[in-house]
Amino acid sequence: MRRALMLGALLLWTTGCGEEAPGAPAEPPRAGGATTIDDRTSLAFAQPAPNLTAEDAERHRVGDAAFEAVFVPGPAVINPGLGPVYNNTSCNGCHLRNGRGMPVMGTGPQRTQLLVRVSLPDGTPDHPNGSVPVPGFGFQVQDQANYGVQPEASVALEWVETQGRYADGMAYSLRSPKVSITPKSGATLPERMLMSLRLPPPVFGLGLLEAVDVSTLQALADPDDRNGDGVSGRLNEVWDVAAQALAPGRFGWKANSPHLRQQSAEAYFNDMGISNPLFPEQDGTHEITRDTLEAAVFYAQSLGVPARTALSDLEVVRGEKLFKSLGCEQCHRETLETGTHTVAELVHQRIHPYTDLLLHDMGPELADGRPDGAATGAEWRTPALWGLGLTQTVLPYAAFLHDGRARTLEEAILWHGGESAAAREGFRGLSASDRAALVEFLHSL
Ligand code: HEC
Ligand code: HEC
Ligand SMILES: [Ca+2]
Ligand SMILES: [Ca+2]
Ligand SMILES: [Ca+2]
Repeated sequence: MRRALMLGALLLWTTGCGEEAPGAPAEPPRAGGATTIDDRTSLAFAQPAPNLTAEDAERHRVGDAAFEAVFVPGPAVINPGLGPVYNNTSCNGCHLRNGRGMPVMGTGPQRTQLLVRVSLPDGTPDHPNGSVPVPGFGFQVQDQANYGVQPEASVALEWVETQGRYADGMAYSLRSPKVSITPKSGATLPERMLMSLRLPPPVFGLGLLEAVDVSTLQALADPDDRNGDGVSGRLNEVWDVAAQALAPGRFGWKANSPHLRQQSAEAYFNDMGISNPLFPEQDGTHEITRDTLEAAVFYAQSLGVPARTALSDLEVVRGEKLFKSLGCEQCHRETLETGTHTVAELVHQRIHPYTDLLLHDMGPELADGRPDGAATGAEWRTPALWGLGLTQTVLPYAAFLHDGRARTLEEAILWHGGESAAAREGFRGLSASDRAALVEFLHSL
């Protein structure tokens, strides 16, 4: 007991400004505030927040069913409307156990979880964001189709390996994806087609991220790097379909969606071919009701966030210190406060997501060359790192970064470039035992 207390105090000391004022009892940081759950199993990303009212727990249950519902081509008694073209048949099909996706392409039992977004660099924009659709594809390639319908294309994925070394001489190998798209129509691809390969991100804790005031994020932004630390960070600006106006972006790997309702409605429409109140058929009808859409949205908003583990492990404590001294926290912000939200359980929570939700130029290493809203081809939104250590507990073949190129956390760090090149070089220069400590800290999240 005494030992635990002392180590707790040490943790506060090493984290500089701790959770509480000096002298206050060391409270372990609760990753998701009152929505935090104590579960480090393969189901850790699929638990309701423990602070839900009885009524909201019931709404969560209904949402869970909506998220799992497998759609079929209509007309059918249950869940009709799939297609005509699509990528997968349920939200759950891509967001398996709500974790990071597995980078597997093809039509086997594990269907595509990756998406390919496309657009043209020039031409007449057909989108309020100024994007130009690709003839035959629009903005997303659907590689599945209902019986008797031709999918837009087949998509194949190959990995290219490149070798590198840490400063101490230890070798590593990094892989990056090479995507080939073959149109089913037999047409040739436009020569300058821009492509962005995207892996499903985890879907818990998103209500909390939605509840962070935009002013909080604006305060973290430093678009012109006025403080001269080499890190800028800015909000994306995207089209809000319901409001018919530009809005700050927050969700998706390039923060290309303004809120969870639009992100989910786009998923129904583009990923599953299901028209809905936000994206109706041309005649204004839709294949799911507003209630179904709201149920799926509420599910993502009301999941619990797993608590950190091994807080007093000395290796973890040392790794956390390195995380801070290498400047990882310049983007992966440990602590944010939520503001107001329609879901009362999310309001005014002190959370530890390790993100600023801002776009950063990650350099040519990670660039896809495809602008998205105000994001350039080299900018990506800092992903939250909470629950990171559970990624491969939840799904053994899950991978990291926007296209799943990183098989391990070391690889994810080694890909950092642009604004984060200094942090990466700091990591490359660490001793093997310090690198292991940093990764041990990430595993404790
Ligand atoms: C074909 C696979 C696929 C299907 C089906 C799918 N998603 Fe996704 N989802 C993704 C990918 C890939 C992303 C990242 C998109 C991006 O970066 O633009 C994503 C992103 C999200 C996000 C944003 C997460 C974040 O951290 O920003 C939410 C929320 C979400 N999906 C909910 C849903 C819901 C609800 C459904 C069902 C209606 C669904 N998804 C169906 C692949 C899928
Ligand atoms: C300049 C901002 C910035 C800094 C500094 C930074 N990161 Fe990141 N980090 C990002 C962005 C943006 C991504 C997503 C890049 C992508 O997917 O292409 C990312 C992705 C990651 C991922 C993968 C997460 C996932 O969900 O796949 C890990 C792990 C990570 N960073 C750890 C670190 C560590 C450790 C450091 C310090 C050595 C660090 N980062 C420094 C911005 C930053
Ligand atoms: Ca349909
Ligand atoms: Ca398409
Ligand atoms: Ca700065």
